[in-house]
Amino acid sequence: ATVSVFGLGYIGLPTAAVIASRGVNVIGVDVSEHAVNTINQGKVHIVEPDLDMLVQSAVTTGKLRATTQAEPADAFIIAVPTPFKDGHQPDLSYIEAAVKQLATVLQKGNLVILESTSPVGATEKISRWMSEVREDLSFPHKDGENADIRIAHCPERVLPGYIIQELVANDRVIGGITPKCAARAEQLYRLFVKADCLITDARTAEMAKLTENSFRDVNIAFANELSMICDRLNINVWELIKLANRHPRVNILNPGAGVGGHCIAVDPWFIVDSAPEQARLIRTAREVNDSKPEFVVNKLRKVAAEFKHPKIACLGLAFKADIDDLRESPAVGITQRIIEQQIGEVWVVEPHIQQLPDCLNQHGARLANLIDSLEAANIIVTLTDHSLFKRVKLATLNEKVIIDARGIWEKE
Ligand code: SAJ
Repeated sequence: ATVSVFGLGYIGLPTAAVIASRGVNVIGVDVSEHAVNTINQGKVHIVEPDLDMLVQSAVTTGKLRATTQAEPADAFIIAVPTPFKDGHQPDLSYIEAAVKQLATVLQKGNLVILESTSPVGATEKISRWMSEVREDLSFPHKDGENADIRIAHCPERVLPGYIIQELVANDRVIGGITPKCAARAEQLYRLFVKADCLITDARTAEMAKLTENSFRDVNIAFANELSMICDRLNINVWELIKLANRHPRVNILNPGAGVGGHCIAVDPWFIVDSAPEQARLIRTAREVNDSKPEFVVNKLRKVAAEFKHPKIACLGLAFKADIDDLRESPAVGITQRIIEQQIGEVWVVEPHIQQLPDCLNQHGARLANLIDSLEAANIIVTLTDHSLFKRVKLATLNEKVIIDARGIWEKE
């Protein structure tokens, strides 16, 4: 059997490599020539633990090959991004392009799986898109169990930094447009998923994924709101949460600099967009989390006003601890505002990158190492809780003003 994976990014490439490692022929398809060439050399264009070894061995054994053109296969997995457009509407253009490309090589009996996080109804939509390209085949949105093609939604739920491990170990929700579609998809996931495959319909599977990330967003918003309330009331939020969490049925998450990444800060909007009148809490949680970066900047501005020459060390740019991913990172937004508003002289510390992103390369801001920055600064702002930062002892930072947005030292 041959499986083709569309989109060779953080989800598609690990999935392709894991399936290839089970002895299945995998054709990876991506629009980026750079990604395709890198993979065909047995190398990776993204950072994720153990991915490099897995891809190298899959390519060396000839089980994994990348290309920019669709080729026939038995099953297709779509793992392309679903960002949102202005006004927080889901942008399905990448999915549509992938689907229309793969439709040209579809054959009777093929399975198509949508893994990209999608608004409710998207899986049926791809069935319709494919039927527009291939009038010679029948599709499940119209012909149900008698269709030539099986289609399912199996949302990915892996955590960046633990992708390879979680691909195998996490339970998997499998939503078919029809029960037979789900059964076919389950066969495929059984190749590598060691946990449970949970069978449902496509719409429920779509909503399940959005619900998981909204659950997390709402809970982080609760923590972030508490941190802003505590700031006003002069209470240490970290101590407060530690105490409250000793209640057997309370489990509050960590406040931070805001919510970043391309999932938790995006997916709740897909629910809001589909049911704007009902999704009140979910919308408010998004707004609370999105307001946190501004709160941190305002706090810093007040503190800096006390100094003749504010020298600010901004610790961390990645959207969360111990990864190199700066996309949609609140830490980048905060640092950018600090630099643009010229609140002080800025040292940026991000041990996982080699040069500053363009948006921060102005007004003399520099990428510096941790020790030098801590020494030079009179104000320290923690924006990402990298392990490296946690190893710094609070006692060594006396006389510095600390805005510990991540609670790195407050927790001590
Ligand atoms: N954050 C906090 N406080 C917390 C926890 C997280 O401020 O207590 C922040 C992080 O710093 C980060 C953001 O939230 O900026 C999101 O980080 P995360 O680690 O919670 O999640 P992601 O975005 O890396 O991955 C999530 C996961 N979803 C859930 O845990 C429900 C992952 O399983 C999904 O596969 C992924 O989204 C996805 O692709 O949808």
